Amino acid sequence: MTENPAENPLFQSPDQNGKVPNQGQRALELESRLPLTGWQQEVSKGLEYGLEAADSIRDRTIPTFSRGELPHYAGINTFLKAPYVEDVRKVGEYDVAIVGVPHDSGTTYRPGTRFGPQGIRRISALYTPYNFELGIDLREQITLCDVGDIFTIPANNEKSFDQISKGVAHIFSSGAFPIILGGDHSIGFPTVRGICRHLGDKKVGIIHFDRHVDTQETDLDERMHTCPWFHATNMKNAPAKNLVQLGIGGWQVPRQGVKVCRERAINILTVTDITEMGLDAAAEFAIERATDGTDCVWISFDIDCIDAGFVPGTGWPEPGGLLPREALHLLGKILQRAPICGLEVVEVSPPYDISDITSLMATRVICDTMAHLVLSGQLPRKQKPAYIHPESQPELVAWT
Ligand SMILES: [Mn+2]
Repeated sequence: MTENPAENPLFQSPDQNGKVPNQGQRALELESRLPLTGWQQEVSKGLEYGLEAADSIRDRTIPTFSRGELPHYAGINTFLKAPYVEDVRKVGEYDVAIVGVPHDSGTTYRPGTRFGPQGIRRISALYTPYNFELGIDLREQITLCDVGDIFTIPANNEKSFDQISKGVAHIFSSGAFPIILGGDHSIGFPTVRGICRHLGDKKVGIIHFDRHVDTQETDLDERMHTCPWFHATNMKNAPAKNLVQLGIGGWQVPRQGVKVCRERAINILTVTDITEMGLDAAAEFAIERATDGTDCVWISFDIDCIDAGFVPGTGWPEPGGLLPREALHLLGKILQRAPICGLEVVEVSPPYDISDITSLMATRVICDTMAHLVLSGQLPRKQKPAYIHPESQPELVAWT
């Protein structure tokens, strides 16, 4: 974490006259401090690989073939046009690795999240690597790659879970910060299991944004997207007392899951709790519970924690959720203060989406996460975090 608050652009310090600048003014100043090195390297590479432009083009940074950020409507759709790492053995050379988990066989109503990674990558082309008010330019401050997708097995959740755990364990143990593009929420169990394989005797807390508890043992006789936390919190590395659920409520919460939450004393805040106690207090609550006795925190962000009006492209939309700006503020506050070991964004279903708005929300959550991790000094990593054990543990939870 950053010790000196003045280093953190979110800290508003007074000027010589004792006046605290507003965020807009501060942002103008922050931009001037950012380097342009990454951008210049991208331009040089573009001209080398993509050839110099036709003679009539006055801007000589433009190549003939699009080879970088610009134009936003062109190019090959990796996340944020990050380099595609075909050889996954090289993933540890990057600060952050994006991986898609196109799995929707755990869905109990509207399917389509197998297209989530594609949808998120496609609309991420709309974004620049720079954020105005945070004063962050990801291209200048971290190295990002996209390792493509896990090979999931659509007719079999359990085989897919094994593939997902193996893939996530590989990325996590490499030292690259894993960001998972779901996929339905059934992947929450195998992703955390993948992390736990490399925790040794260390522990992970889980902060779970959702309208639904997802804590029942089975649904429709299988481990579906309503079940990840029952199984994840059976692992000794992921205690139930460190599971925090934010935004739960409405008419889609199964009573069997509620019973499990009660039995395991899981920490739940409804949308009303969050808005009445205030976003900062809710973030404090989440951090306190998730970090109590643990070594790192996994963020599981179900896009349906946001009000259904903003995220139509999801499996079980539920009105009355968080506003986007509330969810982003809450997330940002948590990321500023907790040691984060990875992020998954799940339940984006492009076939039900309108104008890519749900995929865009997922993109926003991911980009904000990377920015806050830079601001809090968690990225880039100077060395592998101590909670990553070099040796993989055997299968942690048998399915009986
Ligand atoms: Mn949900």
